[in-house]
Amino acid sequence: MKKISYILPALALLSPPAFAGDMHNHMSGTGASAKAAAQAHKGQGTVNKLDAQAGIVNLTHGPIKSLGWSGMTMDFKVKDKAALDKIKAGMKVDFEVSKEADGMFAITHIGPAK
Ligand SMILES: [Cu+2]
Repeated sequence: MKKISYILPALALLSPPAFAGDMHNHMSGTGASAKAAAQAHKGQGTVNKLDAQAGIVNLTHGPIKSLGWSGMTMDFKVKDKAALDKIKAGMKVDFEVSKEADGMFAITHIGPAK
């Protein structure tokens, strides 16, 4: 059963080096990352906190099927900081993410859930 651990180094090679810290393993294991480039993916979540100056929002998001992501809590960079004027902590939101040139996912649209 120990041989299972040999799978992990192979998956690690697929992740960009910048993807670290409390960011998660959304990049690996699904095979969806190549297809995800420059494509918007819709999600829903709840805002935990936001930093309008830094353009960062912490969301607990549900599964995003088009990316093979499961639900989790994480920080997202928001491309248009002005979009954060419309949301606040505790609010349910609809959002879209797309993969940026640096390999990170950023929110391209976010607003109160309909
Ligand atoms: Cu996530």
